[in-house]
Amino acid sequence: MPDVKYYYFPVKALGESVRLLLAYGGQDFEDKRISEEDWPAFKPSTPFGQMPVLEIDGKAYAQSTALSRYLGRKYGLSGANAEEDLEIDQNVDFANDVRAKAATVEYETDEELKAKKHVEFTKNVYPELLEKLDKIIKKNNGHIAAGKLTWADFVFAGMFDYLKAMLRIPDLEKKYPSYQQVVDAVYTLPKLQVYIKNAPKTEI
Ligand SMILES: N[C@@H](CCC(=O)N[C@@H](CS)C(=O)NCC(=O)O)C(=O)O
Repeated sequence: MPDVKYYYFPVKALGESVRLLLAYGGQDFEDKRISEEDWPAFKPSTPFGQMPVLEIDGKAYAQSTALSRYLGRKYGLSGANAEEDLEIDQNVDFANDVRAKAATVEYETDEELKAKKHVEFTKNVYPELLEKLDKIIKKNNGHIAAGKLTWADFVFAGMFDYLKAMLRIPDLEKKYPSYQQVVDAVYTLPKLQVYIKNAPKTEI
């Protein structure tokens, strides 16, 4: 078994899917949760100055989607062919676009503009995107793509609390029960129960 270390902030957000996938694959790993305080010293040693970073036998790799795709492939959670893989990538990118759009509002530093943008996006941007995602999941039997459990579900489930925080919709799963279906499809997997029980509980 390779020696694996995984570095991310002490939150789920963009980093949790890799922790979940490593647990799913039965891969032992050092779950290195780097504090904001320790981050500046560590940052220059990372491939792109950001986390997450996955270190396999001493070699560091980055980019959360690439890491999840790699682990999905390794653990049998990819598509059955190139077209299914394309659909998985497409829908993961879309879910990430929704999250990134909301993040542009939440990370806006001008408080007046932030408030204005939040109202505007809540009224005119989020509903259409969230409906679209709901339709995709329904069409895929409660999954993000390919009509079955894939690494895309791990990406969505891992970032779900973060997505809700960015959208400022704490009861998002009540409005869209299909979203909860994806989260449950991952979080009830028997292979994940030891990790879930022992992982620190975080808000996002
Ligand atoms: N495209 C990258 C984005 C990674 C990213 O935005 N990382 C943030 C945390 S979620 C980070 O490292 N922020 C600290 C910094 O940029 O100094 C990925 O998906 O891995």
